[in-house]
Amino acid sequence: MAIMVTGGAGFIGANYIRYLFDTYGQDVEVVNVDCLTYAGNLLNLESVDQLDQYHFAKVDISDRGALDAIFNQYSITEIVHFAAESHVDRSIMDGSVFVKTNVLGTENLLSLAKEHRVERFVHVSTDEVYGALGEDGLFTEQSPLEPTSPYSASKTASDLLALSYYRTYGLHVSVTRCSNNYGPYQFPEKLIPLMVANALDDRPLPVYGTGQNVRDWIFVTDHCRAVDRVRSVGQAGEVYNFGGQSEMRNLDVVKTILNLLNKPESLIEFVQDRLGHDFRYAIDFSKAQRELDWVPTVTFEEGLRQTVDWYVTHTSWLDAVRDGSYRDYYRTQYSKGIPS
Ligand code: NAD
Ligand code: TDX
Repeated sequence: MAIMVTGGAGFIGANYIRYLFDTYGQDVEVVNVDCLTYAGNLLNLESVDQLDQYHFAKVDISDRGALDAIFNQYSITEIVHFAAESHVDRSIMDGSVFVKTNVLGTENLLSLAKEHRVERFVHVSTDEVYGALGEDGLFTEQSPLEPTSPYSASKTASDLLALSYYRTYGLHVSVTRCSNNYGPYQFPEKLIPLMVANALDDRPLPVYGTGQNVRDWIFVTDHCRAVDRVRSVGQAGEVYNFGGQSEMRNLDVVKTILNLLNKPESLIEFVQDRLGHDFRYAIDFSKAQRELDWVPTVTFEEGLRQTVDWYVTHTSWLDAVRDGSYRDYYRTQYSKGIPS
């Protein structure tokens, strides 16, 4: 099988490519299509990039012509589509690139998949398409789509485009909607790696609002296994929810990180809340359990310990990704830059 993985130099994509080679060895060929935005980093694929069955193409998915050339070069049988602008706070600063990559880029991939008769297309979406929950309840695959941020609105558009290619053309498309991932190689703009990175440097840990918002955390390898179940046995036109069964308030996540690193809680700094901040995400993944024989296996306690250890032992990776553009972003977002 020759699998095109888009966004394979990002956090989940790189973990997924590693998962593919660990699981299938020589039996899989991977074409990683990634244009290397600030979030894409070839260091995430060190060692894998030496394999004969691994190929890299630096291509922007919003450039249809360049993408078409990749389909002509390789006999792609399946696509697993991760490439996206993925950070909510950046989408609040400027949504335009979110529309370009997440919507237009996905449409390019879908239409080329149809043209080149690709057998399976997995569109990696998010639980954020469902909007926000209150204190109770879980998102099911039937929950209404009520995205609230420019990021989640663009993901909802691409998620529906993907499903439309099944209904309209019979393309074998399946959609995954997963909760918050964490683990090695996550860019330090997202909650967990940002807090670990700042704590390691004894810098303030910026918690939005009162820190009472709730997220459901899933260790990235559990998500990779989920995506791969969908790639191999998922039904066309179907949506599958995935979650980690680990709901936590943000403040508790941050305190646990400080505790693991032996750092004082006085590093916590409450800052202005995110605009339109979704209160809570929580997932009913019983369909995946029933139909894909999938359940998460890594507890939050174990996954967070492994994640913190990974960052502690990969400070050179952290230094490399926190370049000038990262520092500019950080200043805009966290000085007095959180827009009111
Ligand atoms: P990420 O930001 O770490 O990586 C995104 C990757 O896509 C990067 O390598 C980047 O270079 C690449 N990319 C961006 N724009 C591109 C373009 N125009 N052309 C080609 N490549 C491009 O993101 P992530 O956290 O690994 O998320 C991967 C996918 O999973 C996204 O679709 C995201 O919406 C979805 N998702 C993420 C989470 C999460 O918690 N991180 C949860 C659910 C779903
Ligand atoms: O500095 C921060 N302080 C803070 O309190 C940051 C970056 C975040 N937060 C809060 C906001 C959220 O309630 O932590 C929570 C998690 O924030 P993020 O890591 O930015 O994730 P979230 O907004 O929940 O979205 C994530 O999960 C769904 C991913 O970024 C998306 O790509 C995915 O689709």
